[in-house]
This record gives sequence, C-alpha cells and structure tokens, in this order.
Amino acid sequence: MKEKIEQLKAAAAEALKNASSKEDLEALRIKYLGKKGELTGLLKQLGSVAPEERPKIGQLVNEAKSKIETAINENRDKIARAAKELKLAGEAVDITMPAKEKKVGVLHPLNRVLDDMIDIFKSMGFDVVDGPEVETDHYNFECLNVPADHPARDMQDTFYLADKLLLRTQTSAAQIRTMETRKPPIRVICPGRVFRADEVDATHSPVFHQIEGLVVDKGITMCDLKGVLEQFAREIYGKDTEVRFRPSFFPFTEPSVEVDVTCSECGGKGCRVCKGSGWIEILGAGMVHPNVLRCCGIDPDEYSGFAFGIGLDRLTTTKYKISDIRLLFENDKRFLEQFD
Ligand code: 2NM
Repeated sequence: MKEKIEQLKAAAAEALKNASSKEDLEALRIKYLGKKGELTGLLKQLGSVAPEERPKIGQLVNEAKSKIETAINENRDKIARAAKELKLAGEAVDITMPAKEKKVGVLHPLNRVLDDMIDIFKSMGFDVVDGPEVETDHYNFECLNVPADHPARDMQDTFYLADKLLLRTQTSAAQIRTMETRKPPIRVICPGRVFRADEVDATHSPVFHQIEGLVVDKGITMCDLKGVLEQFAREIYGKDTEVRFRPSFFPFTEPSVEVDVTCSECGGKGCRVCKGSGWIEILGAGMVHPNVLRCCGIDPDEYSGFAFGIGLDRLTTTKYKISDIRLLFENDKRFLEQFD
C-alpha cells in the first residue's frame, strides 16, 4: 500500500511535468483527485489493510492528496503567468517607431490677411458685420446713389439672377442695411465675397473679396477718414509707410479719394511692382454722399460719415508675392501648404 502511494505520487509528479495547459491540469486533477480518481481508489482499499496500519496509511494517502493538489495549483499559476506574458509580448508597442505624420490644416492666405485687418479695425473700435451675397437692386445700387444709367448696372458687369435680384458687386450693400437698422454712432467693417462679370486673368476674377468700412456720427470729417486710413496702412505695411490721397470719383461718396502707399517692394524708389512710380494704390474712400445717408433714414444735416473699400485679394497677392490671383481660388493643396 505504501508503495502504491509512492508510485502514485511519482506518476503524478511526472505527468505534471508534461502538462502545458489548463486543460491538461484539469484532466490530471480528475485523474488523481477526482471522486473516481486514483487516490479515492486507494482509500477504498483501506479495508484490506491491517486495522493497526489504517490510520498511518490513511494519513499517507491524505498527505499525498494535498501534495498533488498543491503541485497542480502551483502549476496552474505558472501556466497562467506564461500565457499572460505571451499575450503582453504580442501586444507590445515599439515606442521607438516614428509616428505617422498628422497634417494640421493652415489658414488660407486670404484669411490670414483678413484676420490681420479685422484686428486692426477692431482695435480702432469697429464692429464686423455681415450681409447677404444675393442682394436687391435697391441695396446694391439704388441706395448707394448709383444712377440708372451707370455702367456698373449693365448686364455686362453685374450677375443678375432676376429682374431686381443680383449677386452683390460690393459689400456696401451690407452697410446700407446696417445704417437702416443701427443708430449713429456707427463704426463697422464688412468683409465678404463680391461678384462682377469680369474676364478671368492673372489679376481679375469674377469672385473676389472686399472689406468696406463705414463711420457715421455727428461731426465726422475728412480728417477722421485720413487718420483711420493712415493708421491702417502703417499697421499693414509698416510704420515708415507714406500715405497719399488723390482726388477720385465714386457715386456713393463726395468728395472721393483713392489712397496710395509707398511701394513696400522698393520703399518708394520705383520698381517692377509699382511700375516705376514708387506708389501702390490700396483702396478707395470718401465722405458718404448725403443721398446715401438720406436713403437709410439718416439726416445728412445732423450726421456725416466716411466710407472706404479695400480689395483683399490684391493686398494678399502683393503681401505674399503671389503672381496670379487665380491661385487664391483653385485650392491646390501644393500652393496652400506653403502658408504654414
Ligand atoms: C469704396 C470707395 C468709397 C463705400 C461707401 C459705402 C457706403 F455704404 F457707406 F455708402 N460703403 N463703402 C465706399 C466708398 C467704397 O470702395 C472702393
């Protein structure tokens, strides 16, 4: 009997060495420790053992049982640990591998210049206002004192959608709406897309961008206009920039001016960019025509104002030395990615 117990222990130990999975271990447990297992079988034979030997043999069987039990449990832990390590090794991340490049989008050059301009005008107390791109003849022309026979109203120059409905040719239409709804003092800029039936070439596009400004209050004069526009020009082009006002004509302002700055390329000496003149035209402006104020319900005897219109596209192409305005609208990523 003692011998049988020893044999069983040895056989169990040997079988355990070859067990490599949870399933193997479970089979072993059933084989040796189960209800119909080998050790139970031995206990059943206890009856054939001499009575005085029985307690001793019983104890030996129990010792063998707990020994095998412990061995199986230890083995189970070992197998679980090995399985876990294998799993972790499979999931390991090589943190020395170079990461995938994540490209972050950049602002379109037009938006960069626009943001700069908005900052400058906001610092001078202007609000930014918006208006519809589809406008009526009333807001786009009539209230702006553009006479019926003015060439701008021609089908050749303006995109008409219906009889009195059109794509706005300037953002001033939004300013007319502002004057109708707000009471002076008014200080707004109005950036946006405008549309004209132009031939497309390196400097013309049927869609382009304007920022128009408007100030209306009691006692506004040409001096206010000059001060604001000089400040703007120096912020955009640098503080040594000279500003020049030339008489001009627009139906919606009287008097009207065109504003030049010293060429940022040559500093005023004359070069290809300024066509030898040393000056570059950047905007048109003037004192708001009394007819325009009246059309918006503002009394021109009580209030006066100035307004200006700046082309964003040309400012952007000169600032970034972009040779062709069409590049701004084609959205070629190779072009846009240069502005990060
Ligand atoms: C320009 C030039 C001069 C202008 C006028 C107005 C309004 F609505 F007040 F009448 N807004 N913008 C204006 C004046 C625009 O663009 C070259």
